[in-house]
Amino acid sequence: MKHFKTNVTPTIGASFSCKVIDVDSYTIRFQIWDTAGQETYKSMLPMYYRKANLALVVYDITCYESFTSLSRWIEELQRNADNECVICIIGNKNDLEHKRVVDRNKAVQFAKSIGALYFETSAKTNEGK
Ligand SMILES: Nc1nc2c(ncn2[C@@H]2O[C@H](COP(=O)(O)OP(=O)(O)OP(=O)(O)O)[C@@H](O)[C@H]2O)c(=O)[nH]1
Ligand SMILES: [Mg+2]
Repeated sequence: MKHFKTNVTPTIGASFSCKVIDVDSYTIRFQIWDTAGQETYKSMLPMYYRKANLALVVYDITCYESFTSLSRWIEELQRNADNECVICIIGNKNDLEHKRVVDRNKAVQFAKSIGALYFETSAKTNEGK
C-alpha cells in the first residue's frame, strides 16, 4: 500500500493524472485534472471542466462548511460545464467517522436533489477507491 502523506501542500493551479481501466471489452482512459480548492485559483477552473465528462466534487465529512459550500461549486460547474457532464459528490475522510459532522443521508438527499451521484471515500484507507 502507498504511504499516505498528511503534510501535503495545497494544490497549485491544477495537477494532471491518467488512469486506464478495462471494462468488459473496452479500455477506458481517464484524463483527470485535480483542481485547486483555494479561492485564488477559482478563475482558472472553467478551462479544466468545460469539456469534462465527469466532475467529482469532494467535501470533507468532518467539516460542515465544506458541505455547505458544495452548492456554490456546483452552480459554478453547471454554468460552465457541458450539459452532459455527470456530477458526482464525494464525502471524503470517512476513516474519521468519530469526527463526522455531515449526516450521510443529508448528503445523499442533497446529491439526489441536484441529480448527482454520491459516494463516500477515504484517501487515507483507500475506502471507496
Ligand atoms: N484522515 C484523512 N485525512 C485526509 C484524507 N484526505 C485528505 N486528508 C488530509 O486533509 C488535508 C488536505 O488534503 P489535500 O489533499 O491537500 O486537500 P485538497 O482538497 O486537495 O486541497 P487543495 O489542494 O488546496 O484544493 C491533508 O492534511 C490530508 O492529509 C482522508 O481521506 N482522511
Ligand atoms: Mg489538492
